[in-house]
Amino acid sequence: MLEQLKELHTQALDELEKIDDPRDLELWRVQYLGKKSRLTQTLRSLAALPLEERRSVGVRANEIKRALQSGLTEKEKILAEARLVLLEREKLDVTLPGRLAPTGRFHVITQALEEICDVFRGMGFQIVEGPDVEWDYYNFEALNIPQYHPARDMFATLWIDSEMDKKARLLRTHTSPMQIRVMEKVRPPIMVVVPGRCYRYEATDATHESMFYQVEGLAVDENITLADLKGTLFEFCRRLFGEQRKVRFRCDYFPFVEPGVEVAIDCLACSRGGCRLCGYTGWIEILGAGMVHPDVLKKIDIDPEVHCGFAFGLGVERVPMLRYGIEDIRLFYSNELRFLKQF
Ligand code: FA5
Repeated sequence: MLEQLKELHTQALDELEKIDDPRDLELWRVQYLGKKSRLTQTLRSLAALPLEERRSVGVRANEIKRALQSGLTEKEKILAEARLVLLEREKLDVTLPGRLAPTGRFHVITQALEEICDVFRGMGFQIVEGPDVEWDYYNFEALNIPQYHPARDMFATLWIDSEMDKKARLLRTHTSPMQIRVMEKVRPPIMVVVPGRCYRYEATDATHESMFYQVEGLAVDENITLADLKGTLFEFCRRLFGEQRKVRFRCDYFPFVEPGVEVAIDCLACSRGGCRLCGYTGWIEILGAGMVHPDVLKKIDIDPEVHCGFAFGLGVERVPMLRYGIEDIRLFYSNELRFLKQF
């Protein structure tokens, strides 16, 4: 019996030595000091032993029990200290600044479109949109530009079907076809602006892209005059570019308006001294406009004796170019993040 107790003692201490986890220590306690452990059983069955053996086994078993208990206490202390060290190491500094997640942003042209539409919304215009792929009829014919009309040369067109085809499709060269689409559907009074992409088959340069944005405006009612057009556009320019910028308003020709005008803003880059951005003229043209031609109104059964209106088509890219002094329109669409992240 004493021999067995000795073996138990050595085995228990060996195992205790290797333990480094509180859960294993608990298992160890149950196995060697628990109610069903061999040691407890031995102590319980002492009475059944012969007297001499009972004494020596009893003394030895109790010694072993005390030794194991103190080993257990010691180990508990070691493990608790180790846990504290670990916690210390894992400590979080909640005062450290967090890592910023990269955030997306709207493209500078989307921002400009939003801002432009907001200004017109504030003046009572409604926002509508139309298709990029357009019929010859809406892009030209209904706007007083029949086939073989020389004004078609003003709009270098990307054709989808043959240009000879009367029902040809094309990529709209301007947002003006939406004037017709709106007037077909709605009777005056009309006040709409139409943001959208336009396409032209022309060489690009500092102020011309083959894909660009326009915002079309159309107001049709009784007694609308050129003064209303001028007031609207001057107010728009004042809100977008500030009081101090110069606005030039002068005659131009578009077959679908009479009279036609062009609006330009003084060049921010050179203060009208002349530079590459403004083509050495000191001015940057931002929009074409005019009073809706009576023939256009007649085509959609609006009586020009009763109703009249104004229309304009604004080049959107030119707005941020003028504001920030951006010298090349092609920067907007070259996916150069260092450029785009500035806005
Ligand atoms: C037109 O497109 C007419 N539809 C405007 C209009 C509407 C006149 C209603 C009368 C009544 P224009 O081709 O000039 O006109 O273009 C208008 C504006 O779009 C220009 O002032 C310019 O700011 C911009 N624009 C024209 N072509 C380009 C291009 N290739 N790249 C960038 N912007 C352009």
